[in-house]
Amino acid sequence: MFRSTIIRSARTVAFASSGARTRMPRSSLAAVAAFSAVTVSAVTYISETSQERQNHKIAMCDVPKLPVEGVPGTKYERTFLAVKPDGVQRQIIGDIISRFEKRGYKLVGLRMEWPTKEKAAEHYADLSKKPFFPGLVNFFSSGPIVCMCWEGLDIIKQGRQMLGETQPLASKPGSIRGDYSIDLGRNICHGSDSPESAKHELEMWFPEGVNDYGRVNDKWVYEK
Ligand code: RTP
Ligand code: MG
Repeated sequence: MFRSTIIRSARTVAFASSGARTRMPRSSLAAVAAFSAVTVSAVTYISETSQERQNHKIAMCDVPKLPVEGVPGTKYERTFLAVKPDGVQRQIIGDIISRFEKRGYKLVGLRMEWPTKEKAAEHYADLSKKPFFPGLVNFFSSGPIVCMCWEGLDIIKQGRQMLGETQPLASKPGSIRGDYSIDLGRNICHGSDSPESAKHELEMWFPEGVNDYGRVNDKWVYEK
């Protein structure tokens, strides 16, 4: 379509510079000339830009590197969210990701992993004295989980609110647990509960680090 516009404008220029020019009003000629000039500069700009991109001269979304936990208290705060084995089996990974994306949060880390029992136990180490701990570890290591790092203002608290209450029966409709779960031991998703646990969990599940990248629509998500 872009190509046909260029061809059309080239034909218009040819027409304008032929004998037919005498029949065209001056204002039309000026408009044609201006349009052609814009078209030519646009073509030049686009071809230069794509050439530079091809040469990797422009990193389109480069930003300074942050620690894995981001910067708590700012729009660079980060949390660890996971789709647990039941959420994966019930095929709601896409919906969970979509809710956070639609709200405006930014996904900076994503990986599927089947946790070993040891890693599941380490993840829930703070609950190791609880009677339900063995069952929790068995469940959490029973299949792959989706590990995610999400970034944005107040993401730790807002993430927990979007997940819902630990007990699905107490979770409001509209929350993930309120929409998709009934049973305490099958509550679909995990979220860090504090900046300290976010740092600990992100270091544990993303030892390779996450992706620091700028996002083109940030100014449409945040006023400042
Ligand atoms: P999560 O860590 O998975 O995001 O859940 P949470 O913070 O809402 O709740 P937490 O107290 O950390 O408990 C971890 C998971 O253990 C199961 N649980 N069972 N039987 C019980 O009394 C009991 N209490 C907790 C839940 O599956 C909970 O998500
Ligand atoms: Mg917890």
